[in-house]
Parts: sequence; structure tokens; C-alpha cells
Amino acid sequence: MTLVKVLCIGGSDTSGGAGIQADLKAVNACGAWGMSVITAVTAQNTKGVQGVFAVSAEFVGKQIDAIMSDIGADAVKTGMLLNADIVAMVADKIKQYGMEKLIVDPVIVAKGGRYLLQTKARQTLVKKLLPLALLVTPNIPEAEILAVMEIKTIAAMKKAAKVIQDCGAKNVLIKGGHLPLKKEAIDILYDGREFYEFYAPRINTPHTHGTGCTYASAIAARLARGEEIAEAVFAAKELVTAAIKNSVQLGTGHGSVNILGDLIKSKR
Ligand code: PXL
Repeated sequence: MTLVKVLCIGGSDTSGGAGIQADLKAVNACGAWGMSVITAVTAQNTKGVQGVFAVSAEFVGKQIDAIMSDIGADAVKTGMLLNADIVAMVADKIKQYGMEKLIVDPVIVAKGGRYLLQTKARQTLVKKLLPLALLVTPNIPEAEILAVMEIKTIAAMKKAAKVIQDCGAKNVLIKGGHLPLKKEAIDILYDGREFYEFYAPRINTPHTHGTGCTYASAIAARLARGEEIAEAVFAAKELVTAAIKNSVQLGTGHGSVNILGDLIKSKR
């Protein structure tokens, strides 16, 4: 058996629920070795993000060099990139090392409204990083920003997926969890030719912090293992649904998804 390695590039979440902490748990839960390049350190809890401390773009590059000059990666997943300099550095390194399995989770705003990607870095993300992506995984608010349109229906999700695919990402997965559907969470995958729909029952809980990070990292690990995109998305969605069912109530605010299930004892 060969060891499958996944590099996660993103921010640290002190609460352990999202960001790099979620990424590594998801990658490990999918049977792969997880590595991390930290772009920013957040101070946050279940009530929100209290502070963000940026790592310099130069040092982000140095972390990527450390991994790629020695260990290598079968897939790369990006999350919180914070500013235009970091986005540009990550894009340059992806090109330099010819990383092909790139999954971009276009993290833009945290639940409480705090910007995890500065407004002026959006253009850099669209112009420099999306064209390198094998898959980009926006939720509805992120897809609305990237496609510059309102999304209230499945038909609008499909239209937005086409617009985002036109930016150069080979495949686009729009996650429908924010649509006002009572029973289901429907995601749409577009590969430039066809649409695929993924259904899961909607789980009624406020403890969903880390859903997007967990989902994209699980997809990255499955792709690293050699699965096709639709196959990887299907499997990752099942894992995320289970992680939401097993979510943990941490502080007094929004708790987190738990991909490790019974390994972590929930007090709920
Ligand atoms: O869920 C997006 C996300 C990604 N990365 C970090 C975060 C968050 C959300 O709060 O804190 C570090």
C-alpha cells in the first residue's frame, strides 16, 4: 500500500472546528496523510472570530517549498487565503510544482461576517487561482460573489456553476446547504459538459461550523487516492452528513461538525 499525501493550505481555527484543524481530521479520516501550510492564525471561538494574524506571503511560500522539495503531495486543498499576496504566492507555487489535483474552497466570509479573504483579493483568486483548480467548491453566498448573481433556486445554482466554470476551474461544486429547502441539502457539480446532483437529508442543528472545510478536504483526500470527481464528491458528502449528525456543542455559540464520530464523545 502506498501512502497518500494531501497538502492543506489555509488558516488555523483555535476552536478546532474549521480551517486547518478540520482539514487534517478529514484527510486522516479518509485514510491519507495530512500536511498543512498556515496562511493566517485566527483567534476564534463558537461565538465568532475575534482576531486574524496574517502569515507573510513569503513565509507561506517557504512552507510550501519545505513540503514540495522533500515530501510532495498527491492533492492540494486551499481554504482561507486572507489577502492578494498570499493568493498570488499560492498560485505561483502551484504552477512551479505542477500540482494538478488542486481543490480550491473559496473561503470568503466567516459566519459572523468577518472577512477571511479581503475584498480586493477576490479578483486575484478568480484570475490567478481558479484557472489552476481541478475543482472549486463554493457555498451559495460564495457562488453569488464569484458569479455576481443572486442564487435562490437549483436552476440559478446551475447557471452560476457555468459562470464560475468559465473562469477556468475545470469542475465546479456549488453546495446548496444555504438554499431554503426544508428536507434536503442539494449540491450541484458541473464538469463543463454535464450537471450532477447530490442529495442528502437536511440535519437540523446550529452546530455546523467546519462543514465546508471538512467537505473539501475529504474530496481532496479521495481524489488523491485516485477516485473520479463525482465518486469523490459522493463519498465526501456522505462523510460530511455523518459529521453534521455527530456534531459537537462546544461553547455557547455554534458548535462544530465531527468527522471522527464516536471517537469523540459528544455531551449532547
Ligand atoms: O469555514 C471557513 C473557515 C476556514 N478557515 C478558517 C475559518 C473558517 C470559518 O470560520 O475560521 C480558519
